[in-house]
Amino acid sequence: MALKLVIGNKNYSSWSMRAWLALRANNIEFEEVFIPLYTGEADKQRILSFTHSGKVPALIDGDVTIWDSLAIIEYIAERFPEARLWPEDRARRAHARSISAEMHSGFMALRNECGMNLHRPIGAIALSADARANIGRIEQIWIECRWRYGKMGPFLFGDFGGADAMFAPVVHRFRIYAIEVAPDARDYMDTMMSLPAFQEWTQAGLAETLVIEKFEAV
Ligand SMILES: N[C@@H](CCC(=O)N[C@@H](CS)C(=O)NCC(=O)O)C(=O)O
Repeated sequence: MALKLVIGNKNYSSWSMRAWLALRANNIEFEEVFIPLYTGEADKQRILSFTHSGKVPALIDGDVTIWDSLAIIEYIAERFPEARLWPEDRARRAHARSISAEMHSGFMALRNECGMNLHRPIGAIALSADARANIGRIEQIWIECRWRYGKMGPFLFGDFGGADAMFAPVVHRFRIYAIEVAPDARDYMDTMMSLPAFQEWTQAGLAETLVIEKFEAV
């Protein structure tokens, strides 16, 4: 039975993007179930019919349901070991999981102030000190990975993996809000933006016409 991935609007749903990329970048077949976000009770009930969390993404694999983007990436890594979503080396794997968890549980100021909205005209906004500190820390994470593992390939740990899927929406946030970063971090952004799966998601998001007013404020 084909995997089903329940996702929200590609224009806005950064969490959906992570899980979708982890599958698509590895050519893992799945059926996409699109449910528009914040449209009202009917669509909320549709999400709830897949996952009691009421949030996307959710991955359905037969009678197994996995909700939450990081849990989905972990599940894909176990289910499709050939995708090598985490580094083989234990220390590198621990590093990849640490930065993925740090991404998942942090950077609130950046997330709040620079929502992913692919339609938004590119341009800088005034950011809080907390958001600027978040940006500095993300740059540090990327640059450290590039320095340590750059010889193995252009992504954080060589080939595209789970940590890259976790940080992919940040690449859009930095791009959309014209956030300037150091050259090594910029190289990483360029690598991500040239990934065919990243481009496919982006084109599909740009083709969407649905607008979520509350995400259009900045
Ligand atoms: N921790 C969750 C967060 C998921 C989440 O907040 N999803 C948002 C969309 S990006 C959502 O489903 N919102 C719909 C709602 O709250 O009704 C994850 O990583 O998957």
